[in-house]
Amino acid sequence: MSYIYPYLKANFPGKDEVLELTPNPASGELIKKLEKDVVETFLDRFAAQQPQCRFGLQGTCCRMCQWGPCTITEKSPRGVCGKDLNLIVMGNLLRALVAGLSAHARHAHEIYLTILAVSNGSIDMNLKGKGRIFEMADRLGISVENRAINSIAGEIAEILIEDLGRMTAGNLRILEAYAGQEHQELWEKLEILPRSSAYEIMEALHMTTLGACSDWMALVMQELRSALAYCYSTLFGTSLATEILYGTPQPRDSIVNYGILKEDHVNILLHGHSPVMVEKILEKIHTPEIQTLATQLGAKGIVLGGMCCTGDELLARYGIPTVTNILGQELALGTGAVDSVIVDMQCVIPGMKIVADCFGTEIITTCKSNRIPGAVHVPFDPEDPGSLDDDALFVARKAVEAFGRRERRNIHIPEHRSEARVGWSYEAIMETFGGAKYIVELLKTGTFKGICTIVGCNTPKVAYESNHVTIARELIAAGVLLTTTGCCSHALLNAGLCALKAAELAPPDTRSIFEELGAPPTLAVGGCVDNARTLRLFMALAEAAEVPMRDMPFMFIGPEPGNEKTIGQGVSFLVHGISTTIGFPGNIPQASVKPNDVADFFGKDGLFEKVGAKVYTEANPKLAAQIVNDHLNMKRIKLQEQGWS
Ligand code: BF8
Repeated sequence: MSYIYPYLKANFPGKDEVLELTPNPASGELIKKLEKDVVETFLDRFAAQQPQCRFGLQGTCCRMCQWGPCTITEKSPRGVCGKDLNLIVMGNLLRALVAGLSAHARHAHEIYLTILAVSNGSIDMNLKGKGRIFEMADRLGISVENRAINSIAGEIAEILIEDLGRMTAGNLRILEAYAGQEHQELWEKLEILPRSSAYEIMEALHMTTLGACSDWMALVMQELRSALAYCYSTLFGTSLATEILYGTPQPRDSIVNYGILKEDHVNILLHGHSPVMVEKILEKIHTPEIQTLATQLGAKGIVLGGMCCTGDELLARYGIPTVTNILGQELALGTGAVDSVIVDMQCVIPGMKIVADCFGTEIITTCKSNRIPGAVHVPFDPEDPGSLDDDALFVARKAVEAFGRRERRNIHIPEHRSEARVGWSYEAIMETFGGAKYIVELLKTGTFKGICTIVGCNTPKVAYESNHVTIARELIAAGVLLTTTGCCSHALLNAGLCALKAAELAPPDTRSIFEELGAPPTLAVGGCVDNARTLRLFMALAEAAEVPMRDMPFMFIGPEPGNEKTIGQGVSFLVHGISTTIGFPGNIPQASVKPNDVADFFGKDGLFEKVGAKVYTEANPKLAAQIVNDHLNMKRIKLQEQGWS
């Protein structure tokens, strides 16, 4: 059964359709099990919400003051204050983007403050990313002569913190250090260079309050400005700073999917986004004290599994197996085999605790702003890290002790496991693929038809993971090299598309390159902040090809947008001239609604004239893949006309 939304030109799937189309058989098994166990999941709540509000779905509801809520209809084309459709739609999009920016900024803040704490000695650890420290110091103009490594890292962290919160005139130092000259000049001309993350969040919220800004185009420009803050102050900054702390991932093999859980082991899932506390907990889990505790309780060992972006980070860095993504978190607990989940920040849905309570799973929260009623709460504070070792040991012990209380009557672990070669940092890609010049050669000869990044969340508005996997399969078959992050990466990992043998799906000449180099056709580069790695790759390739990025055969694909954080991902690539294909209409009316300047601006020529990129929207994954292929071909034809062959 589908829920039909003609005005969106889209249908939302019911549970039966999800069961038919979802590509991971393990998900199907667990959906059925939870239904049999009469345990509610997102699918039941999604059904109960149907039909969803037409105004909310189209972004045409304004709730920014107490005069409303106001909705746009033929009878009422303006809100009470006089706002029209453009102002309401664009205001909602801007608020959503900066909400996502605030989430990434909070994550960045924790990472930067942790480096400061290591630098001033309040956290005792060795910084593993020495190469990254020297590279960043060089780009940021920091002197390294006769200085201890911790002191240089501390100065880098101070600059990143200033970029997060600068309130007086000045540009982002991290943007100046990493963005190409061509783009910096364009953004200066467009007057969209940001001051800091906090400043742009403040400005965006200010501009959208009652009576503050009546020019929708000014809101568009603030969207682009905020996206640049998002891209550099929080994506680049966090990804690079995390490497300062824990090192740069290198390719390694792993096994993923629900089948990594073991009935006779303690099963602990690691969930969220910031790896700081969890790194310390891992250290404790590997101590003889905790390993012995597990055996004393009758377990044969301890299995660790990752979820969401913390899972992506640990997979990339250590090969710790991942299990699932945001919409799989309830399913994972539905196995009945998970003893505890250690969560830090973001994308931890309240529904997970409902399932946890049904199966006796212990939830442990480690971020002071991400609380769950009934969970054990052991917050990490980089400004007061005195008890970090004791806290991490306490969490490790609690997580293992839950095994002794596990309800053993109703366990089902799907057997499905998939191989994966992971750890594709920017440097790892360059090394494995022989450097930027060689990758450009592969693009020129058509061995790679293009490079796309396929990323982002899940949404219950499409059959779970089916858009991610269908689009990726189609593109691999067309000879496109893929990078992936976030929840999409879990879908592709579990579908086996990050395994070396997935090269078999590619055309013969592309396949032999993957086999020769020892790389899969889908490169899992990390968590959502690591989209910066793909952007760095795109920048380096455009530079090596001596072609503006907007003309390169690249694309950003977000097949199942969900979280507000994902809007900034797409706009980050757009401002660099990389067009995006999104798999489900965002909260923006279809272009057929007239007048609809915002949809026209993003989907037709307005944005393209400014930055050289536009947004395509297609809910059908096969058609979306066709749009991507056409886009790449168009770019290739244009380059060939200019002598690229
Ligand atoms: O930052 S892809 S649902 S897990 S927001 Fe969240 Fe979306 Fe998943 Fe990681 Ni990214």
